[in-house]
Amino acid sequence: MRPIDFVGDIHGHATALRELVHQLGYRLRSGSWQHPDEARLVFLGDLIDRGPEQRETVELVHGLCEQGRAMCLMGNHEFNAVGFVTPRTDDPTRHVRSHTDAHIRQHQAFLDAYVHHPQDYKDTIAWFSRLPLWFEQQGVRAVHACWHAPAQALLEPYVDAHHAPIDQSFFTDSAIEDSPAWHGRETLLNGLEMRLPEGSHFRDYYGIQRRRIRVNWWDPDQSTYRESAVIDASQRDRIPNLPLPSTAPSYHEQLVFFGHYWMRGAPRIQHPRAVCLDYSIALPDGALCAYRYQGESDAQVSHLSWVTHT
Ligand SMILES: [Mn+2]
Repeated sequence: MRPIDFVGDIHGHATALRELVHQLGYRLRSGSWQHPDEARLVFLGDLIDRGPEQRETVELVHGLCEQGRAMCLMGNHEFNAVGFVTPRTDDPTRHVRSHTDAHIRQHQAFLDAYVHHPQDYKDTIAWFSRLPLWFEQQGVRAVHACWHAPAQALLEPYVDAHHAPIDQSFFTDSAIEDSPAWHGRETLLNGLEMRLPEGSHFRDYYGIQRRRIRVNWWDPDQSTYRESAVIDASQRDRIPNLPLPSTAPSYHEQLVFFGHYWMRGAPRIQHPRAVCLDYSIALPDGALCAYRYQGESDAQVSHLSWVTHT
């Protein structure tokens, strides 16, 4: 089979991306991307925001995609970029991604990168709006944050055979909090949440009372809410140490790659069937990580590769 290289979150670090793509054996020869084993790439989303080279990152990934050498999944940041310029259907004076100070701050570097390139900006938003939400081929899967069949089922009415949005309704319907599309999109692009048992809650870092936690759906060996919570180690004690219900997600299916979770330290295989490839390249000591899939059913540590800031 043709190998598939899955690549984690890039967040505007085109220099690291160029180095990684080169390390993986891809070469641009007379305008055309080549690989000696005819390998192809699957990007796990979050190309943009935070980093210094956002337009360069989009250009490189888009170029690889246009030549049939790559495909790119939608991350929550690509969703937000489209949502930032998409009016809500329930209140057209507002946008799918609201223009709060915090949201503008998070997105300003992307807007600045295109300020003198209005046509590129239009083309990029149009490309983002058509990125698939998940990938499943040749016995392997990928998604930005969480593989979850019930969430995919909620989004089936909005996507084509490649799991890409058919039209704007994916963006406008999933802007309506608590709608089926909102639940589906939140789970796939931002991660799975679970409600704590009735009567139970915790106070987060800011003192806000919460009844839901984000769970590490990819680890099948957890037994309590506290173990399962995706939360900074210093905050874990805040989560009730109560047993998870039998309905809690426990991923035992075919190999899946995902990004989104800002893993720290040296890239590793957390679980042989569910591998996070986001190693926080947006941080000074982070890495941009890839995995070369060659048909194996369990992930092998020797298939990981990565680059760091030099
Ligand atoms: Mn993300």
